Formats: sequence, structure tokens, C-alpha cells
Amino acid sequence: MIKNTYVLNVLNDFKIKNKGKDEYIQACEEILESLELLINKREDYIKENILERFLEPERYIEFRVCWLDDNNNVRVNKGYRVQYNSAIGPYKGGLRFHPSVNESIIKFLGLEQCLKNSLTTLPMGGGKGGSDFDPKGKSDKEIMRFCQSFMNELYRHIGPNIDVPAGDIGVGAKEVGYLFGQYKKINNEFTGALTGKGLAFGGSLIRKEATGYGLCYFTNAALKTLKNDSFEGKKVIISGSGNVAIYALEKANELGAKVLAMSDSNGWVYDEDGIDLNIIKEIKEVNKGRIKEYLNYKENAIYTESKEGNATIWSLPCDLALPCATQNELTLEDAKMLVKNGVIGVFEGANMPTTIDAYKYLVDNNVIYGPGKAANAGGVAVSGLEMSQNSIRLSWSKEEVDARLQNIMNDIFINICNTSIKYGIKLNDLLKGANIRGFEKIADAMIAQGTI
Ligand code: NDP
Ligand code: 2IT
Repeated sequence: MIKNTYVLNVLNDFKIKNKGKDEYIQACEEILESLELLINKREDYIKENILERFLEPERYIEFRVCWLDDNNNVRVNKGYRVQYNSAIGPYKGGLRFHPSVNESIIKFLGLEQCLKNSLTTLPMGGGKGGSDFDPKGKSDKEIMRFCQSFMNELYRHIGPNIDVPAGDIGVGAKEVGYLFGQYKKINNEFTGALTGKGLAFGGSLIRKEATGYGLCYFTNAALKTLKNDSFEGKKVIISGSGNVAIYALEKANELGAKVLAMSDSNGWVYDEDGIDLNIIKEIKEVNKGRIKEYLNYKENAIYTESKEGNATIWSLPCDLALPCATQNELTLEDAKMLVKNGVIGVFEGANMPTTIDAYKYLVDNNVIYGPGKAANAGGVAVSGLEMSQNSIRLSWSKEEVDARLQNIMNDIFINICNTSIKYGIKLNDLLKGANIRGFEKIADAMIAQGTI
């Protein structure tokens, strides 16, 4: 519960202004609960009204996207970009294409992105965008036409020194390729205005793997420092089976863990031998299929369909839980099951996958909690490295990018720990330190740049 009257007033005003935008309010509340510790020590922040200034996005754009489907029907979707904060660098953050996308989702993601990008130690401000366009079941040509139409508006708002989008749910290398092609066509210039590009046209090695790998590097750093332990021999559950989940699986395997289950939005598959990476890649990356198809390759695996109100993937016993699908996918009930089954750590590959009450239950029960804004920062960090390589017109080797990614993830963890120690925060709760550390840098930069 927040006690500081300034923080409380800002939260109450935010709730009134953003009524009905539930995810956005949730992100704000979770951030302000942590920042109270900082505000109590920094009178100057109150004089500067820094919380209200930080919470209001610098710019929010909503636009129409019209495109022709394969039957020549005219289709209409909404496009979004929030340019949240540019105090420490150009706006930076992914694009999400999913039918659930709305203003609340885009703004919560944009707000989280500001703190995440600050934590990476690289000079990137925060932004996010996307559309309620559903890529599922669309042909390649439909996806291409949609991306081109989306860029016909977005191009006027972005650029390598202004705002640099990338991928997120439903947006991978293919979509980024189409978006980049259209941006280049309209502007007649070859610049790094997007990241996650193909390797032949300015993309970085390891960007595809970066979020999942980074999640495992962060988890390993936390296990080593806080428990003198590692991934070796751990039983792991990963939700999702998209970009983040697949490369978390790959790295967890490499580090000696056994991943017992993975999911998609229809259900989850359990394999007591450990989920087979090649099978998952074939189903998801090659065939764009459903996780259920795993049973076609491994007869002894077990598939469970997700049903409203029933048990979730988190009911399976594990040492480490890595939610890598979407927001609010790990609830209080799930947290109780995980604790009952002896989980050591929950480390988030997705953005805000854990509800606030679930997070509190986990940390109260001494589970190490690694929030997405820290644990999944490897993706945007390598996007930052892609921007650096584009600027100097050079490409670094796989080893060089991977080494930088490991250093960044270790630094994020150490910086959060140092902040937690300074503010007397329990070390298994990595959320509060992440919020304070990420915010302080942005707030100081905003104040130094004047009231604008
Ligand atoms: P993908 O589109 O590659 O994969 C998303 C996965 O999550 C799929 O398995 C999908 O299942 C599942 N999923 C999505 N929505 C839901 C839902 N409502 N309920 C259940 N399952 C769902 O996306 P990413 O792997 O890129 O992103 C996953 C998460 O990681 C997101 O929270 C994203 O914001 C975050 N993230 C991504 C980064 C990146 O670099 N890509 C960087 C940092 C964070 P299905 O196929 O059935 O829809
Ligand atoms: O949530 C995220 O950090 C991303 N989707 C990656 C953003 C990026 O700019 O690479």
C-alpha cells in the first residue's frame, strides 16, 4: 500500500484519467509502489512533479490501416504508436500484431519499455506500437500488404534518430523485412529505422535469439549470486512457444536444464524426456503449426487443452518458471501452485506476465522474482547493438554480440542488486530495484533537460 501522499495522488489521478485501461493502470500501480521508496528520499522529484511528467507519454498516435485481402476485400485495422519518453535516447520498442491490441496494451508496454531500455545501460528512450491485425491464418501476401499499408502512415513518425521500432508478438523477421522495405521505398534511404532486420540488410547476429538467451543469462546470474546455484539439472517450465520461448528453451538446454513443458494459446505439452528443441522449431518456425502437433513426433508426450477456469501450465511441478507468452498469464492461483510445488524462481520472458497479487505472493514466499523489464531486456539490448552496428556500418561476429549481451544481462542484475541493497529491499524481489534503477536515470535526464 502506498502511503506517500504525492505518489498516492499521482496514482489516483492516473486511474481517473485512464479509466478502463486495466493493463495500463496495473503497470502504473506496480511501478509507483516501487518508486515510493525513491520519492521518499528525493524531495526534488516532488518539486519537479517528475512522476506525472514521466507517466504522460510524449506522443500517442492512432491511425487507420486499410489493406486488400486475397479475395480483394477491403479490410480495416487500427494502427498504434506511443512515443513514451525520449529523455535518454530515441524512442525504441517493438510492434505487436495481435487481435487483443488496444490503447491500454500499447501504453502499458510503452511505459514498461522506458524502464527496460534504461536498465540496458544503452541510450534508448521508450516506445511501443502495433495493430489489432491478426497474422494467424493470413497468407504471406496479405501480411506483406498489411505491413506496407501500416508503414504508409508510420514512416512519418519514425527514423534512426527519432523512433526505432522492432518485433514483438506476431512481428518477427518476415514482418520487419516488409516494414523495412516499405520504409526504404518511401524515404529513398537505407537507414537503421527498424531493428530485427534480416542479416543481409543490416540485421544483427543473435537478435533473433537475444530475448530468450538474455533471459537465461539473467536467470543464471541471479541463481549464482543469490543461491550459489545454476540452471544445471533444473526442471523448467516455459509458457509460449514463440520467439522468446524457443530461444529460452535452446539456452536453458545448453546450460544443463530440462524443460518439461511449453504451450501456445490452445494448450500445453508435457514431455518427461525434456521438450525437444528441433521438434518445436519444426512445428513453430517452419510449419507455423500448433503445439498439439508435438504428439505427432513424440507419442509419450502429454497434451492438455487450455480451458477457462481449469489448471494451467503452472500446475506442473518445476524449479524454475519462465513465462514467455503474454501479460497476466500467471495469476495468484498459479503462484500458489508453483510455491506449493517448490519453485525457486520465476523469471519473465514476457512483458508483465505475472499479476500484482501473484508477484507479491511469490516474493513473500521467498521465490526469486525476475521482472520482464529486467529479465527480457536482452532483446532490446541487442536491438541497441544493431543500431550501433548500423551507425558505424559494420557487423559484429556472433561471439562479439553474444559476449556483449551476457555482459549487459549481468550488469542489469548487479545494478538492480546494488539498488536493492541501497533501499533495503529483499534481494529475491528484483522488481522494486529494477523500477527504481530504471526510473532514476530517466528522471535525472528529464530534469537536466528542463521543463519541456
Ligand atoms: P511470438 O508471437 O513469437 O510468440 C508468442 C507466444 O505466446 C505464442 O506461443 C503464442 O501462442 C503465445 N501467446 C500469445 N498471446 C497469448 C495469449 N493471449 N494467451 C496464451 N498464449 C499466448 O511473440 P514473442 O515470443 O516475441 O513474445 C512473447 C512475449 O515476450 C510477449 O509478452 C512480448 O511482449 C515479450 N517480449 C518479446 C521480445 C522480442 O524480442 N520478441 C522482447 C521482450 C519481450 P499462439 O501462437 O497460440 O498465439
Ligand atoms: O518488449 C520488448 O522489449 C521487445 N519487443 C523488443 C523491442 C526492441 O526494440 O527490440
